[in-house]
Amino acid sequence: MTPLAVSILPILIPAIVVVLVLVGFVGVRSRRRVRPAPPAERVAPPEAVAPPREVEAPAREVQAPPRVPEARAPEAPEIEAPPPPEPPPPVVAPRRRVRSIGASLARLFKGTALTEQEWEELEEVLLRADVGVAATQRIVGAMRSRRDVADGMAALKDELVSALGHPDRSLKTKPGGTTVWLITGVNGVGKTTTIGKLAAQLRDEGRSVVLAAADTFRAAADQQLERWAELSGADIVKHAPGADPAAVVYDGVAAAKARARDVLIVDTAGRLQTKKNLMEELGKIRRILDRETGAPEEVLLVLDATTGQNGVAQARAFAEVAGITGIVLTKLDGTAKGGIVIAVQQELGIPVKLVGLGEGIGDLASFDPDGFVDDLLGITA
Ligand SMILES: Nc1nc2c(ncn2[C@@H]2O[C@H](COP(=O)(O)OP(=O)(O)O)[C@@H](O)[C@H]2O)c(=O)[nH]1
Ligand SMILES: [Mg+2]
Repeated sequence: MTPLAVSILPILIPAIVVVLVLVGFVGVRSRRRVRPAPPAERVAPPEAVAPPREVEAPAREVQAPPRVPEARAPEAPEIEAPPPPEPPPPVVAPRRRVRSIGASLARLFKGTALTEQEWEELEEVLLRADVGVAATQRIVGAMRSRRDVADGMAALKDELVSALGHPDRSLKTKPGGTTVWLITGVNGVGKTTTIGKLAAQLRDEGRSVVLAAADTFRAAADQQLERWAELSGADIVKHAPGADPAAVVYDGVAAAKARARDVLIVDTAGRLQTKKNLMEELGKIRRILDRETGAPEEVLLVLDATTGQNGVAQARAFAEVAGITGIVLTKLDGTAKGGIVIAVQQELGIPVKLVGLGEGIGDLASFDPDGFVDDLLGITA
């Protein structure tokens, strides 16, 4: 050992002791600081956080289960349920205003018996009134075989009423479920207008209605139906123009069922350019309805009475495609010749159930053969 080392030893040893004591002190302090950590873990352990998680978990399951979108329509339907601000006025029964052939007939039925020429004239009057060739020949034949035609007008009324027959003209409903009425016909015959009138009548009877705007072909067709929905206090289900009509029908059925509505009325586009298109579109709609609700209670064909005998051809095409259960004959108030009612019913055997007698909400009436023939013949009670 050098004399220098010997001289600093007395200072070095206490210094080393002091450093060792300090290190020992810091070590104890730091261990003390670490020790509180376990309690901290205990304060906020996973168990402590778990309860809120357990509460949230079932709520998430209820709010977003995969079952809900499946149960509902695949695409959220654009459903508008206009709350009627005030009840619209009840539908007023329409006046019967079919054009009469009474004046022409009164001239013929003056005498006791008709001459051969007068029988021919009678045929002409009926043909001009759109009764159609087959029905006219049948009716005039029956009149001629009658011995007593003293009251020619009464005899003709008899024949016309019996030509119309006595089919069930009531509109069918589904007891305890949503009734479905499918409305078909070519463009412009009055389908949408008739639907509006029907919805108003149902409302007056205390029945709730959903309208399905499945005429997605014609621009603004849905807006027209929407106006009728507002007027009649019905709900409406519609998609964007150009959408698949079958999808609208699907959503219409879903909405009517979900809201427990009494009647679903389906509006359709009226293209008859090619029968193939019509068949495909109506076929698809029928399949959706058949699958979702069973066969529609009514498949109504709307015919414009002013189109005359062409209406019979239309009726044939639609009956073949859609299985028509009844006919609505519109525009009988205008230039229509009422005989088309007889022609349609005789040729097709499909009952005329309703007649449109104007553009107003109240201008739709159940078809009453007796009153109709009175109007046609100009017979006043
Ligand atoms: N005079 C009269 N016009 C009617 C009748 N029904 C519908 N219309 C009119 O016929 C036009 C076409 O009707 P719309 O309902 O749009 O026919 P759609 O294309 O078959 O839906 C509209 O101007 C209606 O106001 C009716 O019974 N009498
Ligand atoms: Mg329409």
